Amino acid sequence: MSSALKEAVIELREDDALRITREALQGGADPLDIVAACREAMDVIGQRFADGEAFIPELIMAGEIMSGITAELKPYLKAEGSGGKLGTVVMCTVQGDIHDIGKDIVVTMLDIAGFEVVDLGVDVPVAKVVDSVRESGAQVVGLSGLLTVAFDSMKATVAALDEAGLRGQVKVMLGGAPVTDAVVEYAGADAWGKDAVDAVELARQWTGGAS
Ligand code: B12
Repeated sequence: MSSALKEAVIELREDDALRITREALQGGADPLDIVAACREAMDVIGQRFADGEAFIPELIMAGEIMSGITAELKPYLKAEGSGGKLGTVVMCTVQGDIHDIGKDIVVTMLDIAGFEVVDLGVDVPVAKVVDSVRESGAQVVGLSGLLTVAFDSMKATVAALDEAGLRGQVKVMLGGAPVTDAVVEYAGADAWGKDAVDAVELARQWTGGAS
């Protein structure tokens, strides 16, 4: 399944990609394996774009296919029934960045794991994150970014939380394809996660939620 799906996404064959996804899910495939296959495909398309072999319309099409696949996955992601909210997570894609496919997958996974998630959307000004943490009393902030320029917004967001006296109250996790340990250090965050499963695991550790 995963290589056929990956190929269909890379070749921007939307109908085939959605059909393979549906058939795989009906056959009992793990939705997270489907996300992983799609992400590999997105890396290939992203590389083609970087090499001048693909252009904005291809990126847009790839994004639409990925959004369609994500919508198919949602009913198959099982709620874990924690019997009450484990804590509150404020999530966003940082200022200057509008990529939201990965962020939305993380939001969905945190939600079904039993967290209250405040999703601020994309291109979010630092002041909005600060206000949201203050209002919601969140214990965790998740910052997503796919552009290298997002690193500065991540750093500015952590600094603003600090200036507002909220840094002691929240743990900050980062994510998005280009994020590494070095970015965590640069931004003054606490950790980063490679996927939505990592995001849930970090949030659980920090809120004392059972694993
Ligand atoms: C689709 C896409 C788009 C779509 C986005 C549609 C949408 N609704 O999001 C559109 C067409 C809008 C787009 C626009 C642009 N894009 Co673009 N895009 C991509 C592409 C191909 C795929 C991204 C994606 O959806 N991946 C799939 C998801 C599932 O993966 P993910 O986001 O990494 O998320 C997973 C994990 O990272 C993690 N995660 C994500 N967030 C978080 C948060 C936390 C807290 C945690 C713990 C985990 C976590 O969990 C997710 C699930 O597993 C990437 C290539 C790539 N390799 O990523 C380029 C890419 C990111 N884009 C790029 C560029 C340059 C742009 C543009 C600037 C192009 C332009 N000239 O206009 C604009 C940016 C506009 C802006 N201001 O943001 C570059 C960035 C290069 C750089 N170094 O900065 C890339 C890398 C392509 C490339 N190789 O050149 N893009």
